Amino acid sequence: MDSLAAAPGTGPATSPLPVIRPVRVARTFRDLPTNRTVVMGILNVTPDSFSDGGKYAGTDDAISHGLRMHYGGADVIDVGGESTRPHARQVPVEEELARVLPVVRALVKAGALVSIDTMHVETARQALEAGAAIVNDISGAGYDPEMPALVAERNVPYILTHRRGTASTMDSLAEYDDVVTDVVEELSGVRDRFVAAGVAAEQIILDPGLGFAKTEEHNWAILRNLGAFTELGHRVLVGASRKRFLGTLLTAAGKAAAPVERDHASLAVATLAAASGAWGVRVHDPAATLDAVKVAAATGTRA
Ligand code: PMM
Repeated sequence: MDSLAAAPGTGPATSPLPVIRPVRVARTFRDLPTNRTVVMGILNVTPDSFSDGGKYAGTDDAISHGLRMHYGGADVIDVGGESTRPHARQVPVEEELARVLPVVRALVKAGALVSIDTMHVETARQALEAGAAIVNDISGAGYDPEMPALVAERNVPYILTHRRGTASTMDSLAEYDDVVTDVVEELSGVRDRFVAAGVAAEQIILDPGLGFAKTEEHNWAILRNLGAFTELGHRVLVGASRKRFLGTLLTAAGKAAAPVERDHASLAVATLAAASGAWGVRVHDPAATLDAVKVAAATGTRA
C-alpha cells in the first residue's frame, strides 16, 4: 500500500497514524551500512518507465514518494528522468534536467543520500552540483565519453551497469556464448577504461544489468552466479525489482504478472542477492526490502 502507515515494519498494522520508522540516515556514501546490503529506492520521474511510469512524473508527486521511501528506511534514493525500458524514447538533456534537478535538491535538503540515474554526463554533473552523491549509469559500454573524466574529477561512486546497445537495440543483442563469463568480461573491460581515466577501483560499483540485453534465462544464470561478479573485488549492485522476467515467472492463466504484482518475487530476489554478497539492491519497495536484507545479514550467509 502506498502510505507511510502501511510501510511494512513501520508500526502496528492497525495504526491510523503515519508511523515513521526511526531511520539511521546516511548523509554520505561512507555512512552507508556495511553490516548488511544497502537498499536503494527507485524514483523514476518519468511518464513512461515500465513499472511506475507516470506515477511520479510531476515534481511534487516525485518528491513525496522520495521522502516516503527515505523515511521508510531507504539508504539511497535513485532519481532518474529517462525511462530505460526497451524502445523507450530518448529524452533531451534539458528535459531530463528539468525532471530530476528539483527532486534531487528537495531530497538532499531533507537529508537523503541521492544517486542520479542517467547516461548523460551533463545531467550527472548538474545533479552532483545539486547534492547527489552517486552516479548510476546504465549505458554500459556505450557510456558518454566524458563520463570517466567527470567521475574521476568529482571522486564519486559510479555504478557501472552491463548493457549492450541502446534501449532500441538491446533486446536483439541478447546472445552470449556463456552469459556469466561474457558479462563479467565486458564489464571488466569498461571498468578498466574508467580506471585508466583515473577513477579509483573502490569508486566503481558493478551491476550485471538484469534485463538489459538479457533473456529471462540469462537473468537467472546471472543470479545463480553472482559470485562471479562479487569476486571481481568491487561492490556489486543488483536491480531485479519488478522486472519482466519476474512477471513471466509468475505467469498465471497464460498472463504474465503485472509489474505491481511482482513485489513479493522482487523481495525474494533481493534476499538471495543479499545472501550472495551483493553490496546493494535497487528496488521499488525499500521498506520491505530493508527487512529482507536484514534477514540475510542475520543468517550470516552474506559473503
Ligand atoms: N534498471 C532500470 C533503471 N536503472 N540502474 C541500475 N544500476 N540497475 C538496474 O538494473 C536498473 C537501473 C530499469 O528499471 P526501472 O524502470 O524500474 O527503473
